[in-house]
Amino acid sequence: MRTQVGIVGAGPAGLTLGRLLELEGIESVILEDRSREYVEARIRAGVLEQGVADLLVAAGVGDRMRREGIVHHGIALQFEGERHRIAFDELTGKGIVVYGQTEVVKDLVEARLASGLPLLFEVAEVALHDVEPARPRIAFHHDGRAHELDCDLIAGCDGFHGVCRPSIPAGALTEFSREYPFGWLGILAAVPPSIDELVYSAHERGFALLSLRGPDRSRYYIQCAPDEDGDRWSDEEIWAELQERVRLDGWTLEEGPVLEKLVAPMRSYVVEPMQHGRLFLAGDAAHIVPPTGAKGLNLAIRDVALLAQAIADWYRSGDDAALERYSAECLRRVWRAEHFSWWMTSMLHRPPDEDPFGWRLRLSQLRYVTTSEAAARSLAENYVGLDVL
Ligand code: RFL
Ligand code: PHB
Repeated sequence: MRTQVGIVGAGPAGLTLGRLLELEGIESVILEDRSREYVEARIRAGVLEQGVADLLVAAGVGDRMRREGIVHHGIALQFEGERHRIAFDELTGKGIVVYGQTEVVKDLVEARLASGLPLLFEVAEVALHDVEPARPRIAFHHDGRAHELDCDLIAGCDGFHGVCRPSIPAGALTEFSREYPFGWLGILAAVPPSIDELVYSAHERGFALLSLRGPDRSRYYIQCAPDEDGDRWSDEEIWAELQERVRLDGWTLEEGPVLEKLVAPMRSYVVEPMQHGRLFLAGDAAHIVPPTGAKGLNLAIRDVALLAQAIADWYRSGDDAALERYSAECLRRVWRAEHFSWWMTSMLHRPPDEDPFGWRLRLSQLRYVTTSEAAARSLAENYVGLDVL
């Protein structure tokens, strides 16, 4: 088999890249080790920057998002029993779209299959060969047979635990990372959200986040231990902890059946550069952010927008410089998102060893971003996404 671009991974990064290349008239094959059902059911992110939503519309995969996505013009920060709104529209002229990553993935898979382009699910034993010379290959098993895919370029869109990044020789990459001494316990509940906009709450018992997935689906999270066993928490205990951490006079958090429960680790990670020979890393394969800034999915899609452009320029010009700009351009945005996500995380979470001094510093920072217009605008422009960096 042969193609122009071999794409490993059918998450948001790989599927969006396939779509953008299709629009440029460039061939690709997408290889995914999970089943279509699994990929379409994996519940993760929910917030799209306006620029990313616009990009999906321009790529012709945004119709359902435009109908079903919920546009928000701000978020709230809660602390000391008060809720303070950060008005994105007034501060930046932009908003965000609440639309599940699952839905983004479903729309992209549907568009890919409608175009009749190759997207192979349940491939096994994916291995990369000869990424440094000009003829990279991907070996894999599918339907019980061994295959080889010859490519001009390979896009490693296979997430943090994929095979592409580890196939680069040790020494060619530099890794930067930070682990946090906490994680998130999240639920999806069959109850109309009790909030109109997302609420990020800093409480002495730990952080809590109120989000949503639609008119009758609430998505709520509480800070927990990094190695928390989610099964140790009954639904009643989760609701009780949420109630404590988001309590507000004159407002009620409505409870309902818990449909799903998950524990998410918190990690910051970047690898530099995002290219090795003819292999390009994009999305979680190259970087991870803690979810507090709602940046992971957005970064993944912004990476592949740059990558698709670089690949199209390269095919047109034959000049390797077009490809070589990709990593440095991406990393500028990646590091901005890394800083913002670390900053939001540090401001809102309670470290296990926090002393009264640390708690008062965090409260002062929260008071500052909710009272100073300059500070609020800084948070807002990072949250909605900076278009030029
Ligand atoms: P993905 O989604 O992990 O997709 C990678 C795909 O590659 C496949 N794969 C392989 N395929 C073939 N061969 C192999 N050897 C393979 N190994 C792996 C996998 O099966 C998978 O299908 O990476 P991608 O595309 O880079 O997308 C990144 C996003 O998924 C991620 O950044 C976000 O979900 C992060 N995130 C959030 N991001 C936001 O922008 N806004 C949010 O509100 C937000 N909330 C979140 C989040 C992540 C969370 N979790 C669970 C970590 C909330 C949570 C709880
Ligand atoms: C979500 O809805 O899952 C969500 C929203 C905002 C975040 C993280 C996750 O910062």
